[in-house]
Amino acid sequence: MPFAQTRRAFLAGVGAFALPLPARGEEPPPRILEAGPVKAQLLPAPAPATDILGFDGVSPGPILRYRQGDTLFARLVNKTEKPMSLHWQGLRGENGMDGVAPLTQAAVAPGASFDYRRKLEDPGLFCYRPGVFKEAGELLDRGLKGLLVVDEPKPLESDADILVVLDDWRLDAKGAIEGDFSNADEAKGAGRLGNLIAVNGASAPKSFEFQPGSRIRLRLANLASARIMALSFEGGTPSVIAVDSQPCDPFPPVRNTIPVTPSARYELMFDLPATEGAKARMILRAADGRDQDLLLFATKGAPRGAREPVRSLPQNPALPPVIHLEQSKKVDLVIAQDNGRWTLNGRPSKAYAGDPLFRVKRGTPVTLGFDNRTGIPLAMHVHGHCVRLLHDLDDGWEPYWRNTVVAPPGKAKHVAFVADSPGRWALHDDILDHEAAGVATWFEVG
Ligand SMILES: [Cu+2]
Repeated sequence: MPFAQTRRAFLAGVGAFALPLPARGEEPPPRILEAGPVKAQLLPAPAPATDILGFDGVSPGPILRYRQGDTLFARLVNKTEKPMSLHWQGLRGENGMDGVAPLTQAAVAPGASFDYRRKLEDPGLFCYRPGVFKEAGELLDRGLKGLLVVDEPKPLESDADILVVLDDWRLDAKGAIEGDFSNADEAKGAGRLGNLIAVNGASAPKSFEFQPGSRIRLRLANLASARIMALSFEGGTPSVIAVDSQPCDPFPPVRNTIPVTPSARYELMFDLPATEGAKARMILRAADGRDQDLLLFATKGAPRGAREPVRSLPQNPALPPVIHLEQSKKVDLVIAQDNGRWTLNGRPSKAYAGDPLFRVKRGTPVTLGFDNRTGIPLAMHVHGHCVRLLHDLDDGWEPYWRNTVVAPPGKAKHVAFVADSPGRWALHDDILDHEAAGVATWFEVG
């Protein structure tokens, strides 16, 4: 039961799986991550199983779980028929390990392997997924994705810790993945949306039962390739405690709803009602009004005692307390369409083969504007760094860090960050059909 476990079960599990320490000076062997064909029961039985791709025989792939300060040493073994790489979404820095092919590494050919070594300096919820330009969307849609959890030294108190991978599959009537990838019309629109929402690899919803008044830590990741998910909470009290791997002061989301872009992660404490027989749920809001339940909670048994207010995870001291906007390098990216082709700053995009959008010296503050001149929401991802979303009208910013921000149709959004990690960093739309069609560029920190 890897996804939902009580604190006690989790602690017992740590003991049960403790590995012998390697001899001094000897590097432990890599964690092998084999990407290849898998069969999965996505639709409820007796519908047939679906041929998909997974890591180590499962999709979502195994949860990679470490402690803060550990080193992740993983060997991607590519047993698929496509070139591969692994992007580790949310991990800062270490350009050569960012997994964006061909920008930061060569693609890993079918049959080949590649070693990733990442020092895990920040605790939080991360994910891993293919990062090969033009191929990543199909590989992700066929099932290659997984969570990386870096535990904080002192976990916040909760009654349960639930990891949730949300996914969006496009299946035909027989339960097979529809092979209509790289559709030019979809790349001009919202991207390749699916027709089956899955929670941890099985069709939604997923049901849980807890004592009244339980506090549930929910760690959510949207690992779909295109669908921006508006997730609403009903019946309980949600408090957001981390966004895109970085802790924030706990806050109740506006209208009890969070907008989760592809590859974004949110952590919440969800307090269930204090009475027995009550219900609470997490819902996917659909634009057409056909909302869908994703998580269902029922309370049963003796109520738990009253809870203290949700505490804050320690803020990350590695992130800059101030960003000097007045001294920042200001860069604008106008994203438009010309006869159905994406353009960046008025020109057809050369993606990672073109010149960088900008170059800065290490340590430079940067203000970056995403000016969306299209009718389609974009999910713009700045690689290697954590960014602040600036307010539209003043110098303030939202009180949490982001990897990806939504640029709504016809609007400009600005982010600020300190470019403190050297290398060639991708800057692209995390709706991967958009990336493949050219909503992709890069910047260089020297
Ligand atoms: Cu990205």
